[in-house]
Parts: sequence; C-alpha cells; structure tokens
Amino acid sequence: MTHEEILKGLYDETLLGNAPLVLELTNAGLAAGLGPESILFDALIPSLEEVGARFERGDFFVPEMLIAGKAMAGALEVLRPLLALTGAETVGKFLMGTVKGDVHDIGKNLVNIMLEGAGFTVYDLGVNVPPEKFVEQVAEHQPDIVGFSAFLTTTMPMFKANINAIDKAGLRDKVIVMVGGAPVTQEYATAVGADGYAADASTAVRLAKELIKQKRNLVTA
Ligand code: B1M
Repeated sequence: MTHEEILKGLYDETLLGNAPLVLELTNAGLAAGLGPESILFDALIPSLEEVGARFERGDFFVPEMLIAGKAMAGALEVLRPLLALTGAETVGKFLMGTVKGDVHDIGKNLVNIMLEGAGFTVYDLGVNVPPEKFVEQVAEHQPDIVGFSAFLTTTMPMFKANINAIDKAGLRDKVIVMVGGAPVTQEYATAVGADGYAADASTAVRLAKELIKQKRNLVTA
C-alpha cells in the first residue's frame, strides 16, 4: 500500500468507526515509514472534523460520533510514545482536565501527549472534573500551569467557575491558567480571566513554554 492509500484508509475507517482496522492501518503506516504526525494531522484529525460536520448536518448521531472517537483513541495509544519521544527534561508541571459536565477527551489527551513530548510533567485529571477537584490538585501538585478543556458551549462557563474557585482558595497568583477546546476563542478566554488560550495542541505547547518563561522572568526581575 502507498502512503496515500494508508492515509485514505485511516480517514475512511475512522469515519466508519472501524477501530481494529484503524489500529492495523496505523501500525502498517508506521511500518511503511509514515510519520506519527502525518497519521494524526493528515488522516485522523480531518476524519473527526468530518464526523463533527456530519453530526451538525444530522447525517451522524451520537453512536457514530462515539465509535469514530474510540477508533481515533485506539490509534492515539499507538502514536503516544512516538509523539512523546523527545521528552528529555522537565520544562514545567502541567495539570490538565476536561471541565465538569463534559466528557470529550480526545483533544485534551492530544494536548497532553504533545506536552509530554515537549518535556512537561503532565497530571491528567480526566473528564468531568469539578472545580473543587482542580483546587485540591493544584494545591497538591503545585503545577506551573493548570489547563481546562471544554468542548461544548454549555460547559465553557466552567472556566470561570474554576478560576473563581482557585482564586477563592488563594491559589490564583501561584498558577498560570490556560484554556482550550473546539468552541473556545481568544476573546472568551480573555473575558473569563484566563492567562492563555490555544486553538490546537502544538500552539498549546508553544504558549505553555512562553507563559512559564514570562512568569519566571517576572519572579527573578
Ligand atoms: Co461531541 N460534540 N457531543 N462527542 N463531539 C462536538 C464537540 C460537537 C462540536 C459536534 C458538532 O455538533 N459538530 C458538538 C458541540 C457543539 C457545541 O457545543 N458548540 C458536540 C455535542 C453537541 C455533543 C453531545 C451534546 C451530543 C449529544 O449527546 N446530543 C454530547 C455531549 C457529552 C458531554 O460531554 N456531556 C457529545 C458526545 C460525544 C461523544 C462521547 C460521542 C464523543 C467524545 C468521545 C471522546 O472524546 N472520548 C464526541 C465526539 C467524538 C465529538 C467530535 C465529533 C470530535 C471531537 C474530537 O475529538 N475532535 C466533535 C466535533 C468536532 O470537534 N469537530 C464533537 C478532535 C480533537 C483532536 O480536536 O477536541 O478540538 P479538539 O481538540 C483540539 C483543540 O480543541 C485544542 O487542542 C486539541 C488538539 O489539537 N485543545 C486545547 C483542546 N483542549 C485544549 C486545552 C488547552 C489548549 C488547547 O489548554 C488547556
């Protein structure tokens, strides 16, 4: 099979939620010399974008979304160690979770993988994380950054609730707050008082490093 055929197969089979074949094609792609980034950005992510578009049009329903998500998650498990290969030294601690009321985690997991790859120590709290849990874990791990993911317009307001809870616990000036997720915008992030927003995983990594650098410079200045 050519690289193009493998990528097309990955796109098509993710769309159909054929997890075993997506896994097989992922392994076949790697064996044939395809880079993990290409598998991710040229096939898996575009396929999930198409799943979302079909859901919006009413051509797909929740079960189709679920099996496509599962197929992608299976491939991500294979790609995870390869994407994280460069992780040599710890550049900072990042506490991450999907906000309360929201169970989407593929995008969050991808950000985590890229952060680990860039040398961050990542504490992942999973999905549906309530504000009190974020507060407790910020106090326990003392991360440089706490990240909130939200993928629904209805759960985005949890950013503000989380920031308020962290503020109330007296921890706000100790931790950088980053937010992200499909419906989130820079304007929204600024309005709720987050320190940073990124639209995708690689921008998130770049911004995380930049924000930590700024904070460390402020402390030593
Ligand atoms: Co849902 N879902 N879903 N879903 N789902 C979306 C998000 C939706 C946009 C689909 C659509 O209508 N087009 C829509 C939200 C609409 C809105 O609010 N505006 C939607 C809906 C409506 C729902 C339900 C309400 C459906 C229902 O029940 N009627 C329901 C809600 C459940 C809940 O959470 N309470 C629901 C359920 C599900 C499944 C469980 C079936 C499944 C999730 C599986 C899983 O995650 N384990 C699912 C899926 C798969 C999707 C779509 C199709 C794909 C999401 C995805 O994984 N994208 C999605 C459509 C879409 O996004 N196109 C959709 C790929 C991923 C790599 O991208 O998630 O954007 P993304 O992550 C990016 C960036 O956002 C960024 O980096 C990531 C990597 O580049 N990023 C950050 C993420 N977090 C970050 C944090 C940062 C920085 C950057 O700093 C801290």
